[in-house]
Order: sequence, then structure tokens, then C-alpha cells
Amino acid sequence: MLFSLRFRSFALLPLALTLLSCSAKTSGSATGGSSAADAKTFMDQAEAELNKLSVADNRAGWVHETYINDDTDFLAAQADDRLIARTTELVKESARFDKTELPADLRRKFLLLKLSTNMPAPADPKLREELTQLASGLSGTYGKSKYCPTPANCLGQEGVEKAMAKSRDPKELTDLWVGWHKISPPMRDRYARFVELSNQGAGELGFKDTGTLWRSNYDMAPEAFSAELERLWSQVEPLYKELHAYTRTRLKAKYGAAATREDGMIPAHLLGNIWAQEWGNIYDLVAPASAPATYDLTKILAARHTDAKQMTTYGETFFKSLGFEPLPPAFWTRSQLTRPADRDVVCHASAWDVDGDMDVRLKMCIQGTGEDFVVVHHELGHLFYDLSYRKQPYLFRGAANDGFHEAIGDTIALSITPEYLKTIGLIQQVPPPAADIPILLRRALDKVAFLPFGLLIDKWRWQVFSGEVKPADYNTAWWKLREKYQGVAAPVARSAEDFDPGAKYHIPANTPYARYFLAAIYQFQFYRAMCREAGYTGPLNRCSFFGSEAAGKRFKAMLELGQSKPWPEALKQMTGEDKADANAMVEYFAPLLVWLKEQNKGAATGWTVASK
Ligand code: X8Z
Ligand code: ZN
Repeated sequence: MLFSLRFRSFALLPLALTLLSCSAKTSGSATGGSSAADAKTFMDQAEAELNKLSVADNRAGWVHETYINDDTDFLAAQADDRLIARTTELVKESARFDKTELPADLRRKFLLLKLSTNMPAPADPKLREELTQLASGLSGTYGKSKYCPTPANCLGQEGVEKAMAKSRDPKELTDLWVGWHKISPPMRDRYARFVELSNQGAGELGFKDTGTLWRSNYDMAPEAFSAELERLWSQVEPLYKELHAYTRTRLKAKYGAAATREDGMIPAHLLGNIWAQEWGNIYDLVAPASAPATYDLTKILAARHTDAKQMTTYGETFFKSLGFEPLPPAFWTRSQLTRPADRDVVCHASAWDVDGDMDVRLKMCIQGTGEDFVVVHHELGHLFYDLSYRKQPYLFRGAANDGFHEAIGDTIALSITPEYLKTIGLIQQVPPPAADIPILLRRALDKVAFLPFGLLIDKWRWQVFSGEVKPADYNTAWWKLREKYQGVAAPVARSAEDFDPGAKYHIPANTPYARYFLAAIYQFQFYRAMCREAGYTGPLNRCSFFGSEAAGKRFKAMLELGQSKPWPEALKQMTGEDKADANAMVEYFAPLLVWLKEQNKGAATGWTVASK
């Protein structure tokens, strides 16, 4: 269920396009005419048909991910297959309107139909079936994966995440890291075949490979999109380098030899996260010694016995304060907020727009940490986006681009400031301004540390899809990128037998990842605009627009557009700017950058990467 779902917000958009020759069915609209009126009739019927198939696919996907077994693997794959088959057929049929002059909106729908898949599939039904089953199986394998430090103690993804967040014992951290990375070698050959089949599908659609198809989804040429990512990265790289150097110094002080490498890289298991993608969990190790005490949200939530439903309600309350309608009643009865005791589920958080209307759901395994508190806001951002554009026609029910979808909830979560926490009664006292640096540092450990990780996942996948990196080199290429961009190194020797990318959810789930890099940048741009709209004029890092209907109105207007306009137009409507700009992020962290440079004075920054 990964791919399909036109509606499944978080991850995937979906579908597959290929030119399916097998099916004898054609849509009722296939009259053969190619006038603009024919195109409109064709598109109306195509949208109605795909809507129906999507809902069926989402339902099968939901059951699969919340109850993984062989049957649901099969049923989910079958539903994907139906949706993909019909989509590809429609894409093929739609070619007859390629030269027809159409109103801009309708022309955009034809483009979006062609790009509506993350998993193009070959026309041959046998191969397509093989692909959908591989995809469903890979997702199921990941969801079922466990690391068992002892036979009586098996940990799923969120169990390992929690253990790595807490442990300060390098030996235990190494065990956890190595244990989790054992889940993926069995996926490697299946993943390689998946790549082959998906590429065949992309080729049949006229794309060079699946990566090129993914990069074509941003209202610009695929090459321009790659350059755009580099441009944004160059704006924030200096900030990352300072944070890396500071963190390294503090980790060496804590762990000594276990954290020290000649090349200056940081061992990946010491950063409080399985993938070293966000480092907020090791804040205690890097906190400035003389700073005033701040607060620990995890402890506060635990002391108050805040349960999963209450956590979700906090998120909903924020959106309501901006003028959004409450979540529909079915959300509360159909969502999975905690891990069920009796079956395997995919615990990686996701937001589901099941019917393109009011049936929205959250699937999470909430454990009540401060991190979960933020993730809940992230996921609700997807759902309020879904609800906002539900009046749009089928093909416009999506984000301006997938980075927008990922940025909405995070934009809200940036408003979780001390002032806000006091407003909602979670803390009693707002820390003094002198606490700004620790609070900014805590945030940078998540937001800034994430940037190179957000960038490299798809750099790896683009190389894999293009054939530049072959299966035998999957792991080497992975670590080359992790070393180059993140400056982190594997804690133990790796070999071609390992498949470390597969130990990260989005690889077996085939969820594109550049969206998260974009979102990390966009969210500060959106946030700055909302703060401005709320009439806030102080330092950016202290702004909370909680309760601002003016900010909410501007936000909502953008969300309601869905995918009906190219994303720069949506950005302009929201922020007045028509270009992505990491300066908002740089401005937000400006006081921290000054402080980090001060701390790093006299120490080297950067690292060297062994040439391989
Ligand atoms: O996958 C997610 C969300 C669901 S869209 C929980 N995120 C990425 C990840 O966990 O790797 C959010 C940030 C990055
Ligand atoms: Zn998301």
C-alpha cells in the first residue's frame, strides 16, 4: 500500500502509469474523439473511476498496515494492481489529447494523471503483479521486523528508537544499531528486482527511470529540481557544519575513544536515533553547561499521564485555534493511535485520507514522548491539508508539491514555544530569554541535523534507479553519501552483504524522501509568513501563532488550493515569495549560529571522507 493511494497523504502519491495493454476494458469515455469537450468528458469519467479504485486501495492498504499477514499482503497488492492497471490504461488513452488545446486547469489534470505514480509498473500484467506483490511484501517485511536483544525481549522500530534515544552505553548502542540493521539484508534482492520492474514501467511511460519520474513532479524540469535542492543545501550547509563540530566535541567529552575518529566523522550510533537523522534525543549530552534549565516535555507528559488521545487532542486544538473545523468523529473511531498488542502493524507514523472526503485517519504507535508530541502535529498537518482540499476534483486533491504536505504540521509545531506550552498549561513558567540558546540548540538538533539526511536518501535512490549504482554497490554507495553529507560513519564494518538503506522505512515503503528535505526548509518560510500575519514582530524563534485566525485564514487559503496550481503560486499566496528560500531557517537559527561559532573557536570543523 505504499504507492497507490492518491489520497494517502503522507507518503505516497502514487500509482503507476504504464501502458497496460492487457485489459480489455476501456473507460466509458473512450469515444475516440479528441476535442476539448471530449477531453473534459474523458477526464471527468477518469477521475470518478480512479476515485473509486483509490478508496478501495486505501481501505485494503489500511487493513494491511494495521494487521500484517499473508492475506492482507495479498489483498493490498491486488488493490494496488487494480488501481495501477487502470491508471496506466487511462494515461495511455489520454495521449490522444496531447495536441488538443485545453484550458489550463484541464491540461494540468492530464499532466498530474501522468505523474500520479511513485511506482510506475510494466505493461505486462505478470510483471505488474510481481511488482505490486514485491512492494506490498517489502512493506510488510519492514513492518514485521524486530530486533530481539533477548528471546523474551523483541523490539519493533519504535522500541529500538526508544532504546537508542535513552541509552548512553556505547556497547548497548552498537548492539541496538547492528541488531536493527539485520532486518534489511533479506530485502536486498527483492528491492533490486523492484527497482528493475519499476524502471521498466517508467521507461514505458517515456521517463528515463523512476527517479526521473519522481523529479518531474515539481512544476519544473527534473534537472532544475536537482539544482534547486543543491541551492537550498548550500544555504544551510554552513549551519550544519557548525552544529556537527560542536556535537562532535561534546560526544568526545562524554564517550572518549568511542566517539573519536581520525577523519572527524561522528559514529552513527551515538546520536540518539537509529539513522542519526535527528539528534534531539541527545540534547542532555550537548546542553550548554551554564544555561538556565528549560523543560523536558517527555517528563512533563509522563508526569501528567497524557495518553495518546490527549496528545492528539492537543494537536487538534491548535488547528481549531486557527479557525479549522474539528476532526470528523470517524477520525476518533477509525484511527490507530497506539500499537495493538496482538498483531503486527506498520508502526511508522502515517496519515490517511481514505475516501478523499471526511474519512481521515492517523496510524501511529504513540508512546507519549515529547518527540511523539511533535509527530502528532506533523501527522495532523497532513489530515487538515486533506480536509482543506477535499472539495477539489480528484486530481487536484494533493499538496502543491509533496514537500508542502510534509511541511504543514511542522509549521504548526514550530509554534510549540515555551509561551505556548504555558498557555495550554503544560509548563508553569516561561524560561528567561537566556534560555533561548538551549531551546534553539534543542530544536537545531532535530531540524538542522536532519537536512543532510533528508537530502541524501533520494540522492542514493536516484543513483539506484538510474543504474549508476548496481545492487552489489548499494551499501557502499549509501555510506559514501552518509559520510559525505552527514559526516557520520557506520559504527562497525559494513559489507556488500548488508543493505543498510533497507533499515529505513521509506526505502522498503518506496516513499520518496526529497519531500522531507524540502519540508524542513519550507516550514520556516511558512512559519515566518504566519508570524507576520499574526502581527508578531519579535525574534522569530519566540513566535507562536496559536489562536491567530488571521494566520489561519492565510494558511487555509493555501491548503484549499490543493494541487490545482503550480507550487510557486501556492507559496506566493501564502508567503508573498515565489521561491523556496532557506533564509527563513537561517534567520530563525541566527543567534545559535553565532553561539556555535563561539563554541567551535579554535577547533576544526568538517571531516574527511575516505576516497573509495
Ligand atoms: O516519515 C515521516 C513522518 C510520516 S510522513 C513520520 N517523517 C520522516 C521520517 O520519519 O524519516 C517525518 C520526518 C522525516
Ligand atoms: Zn509526513
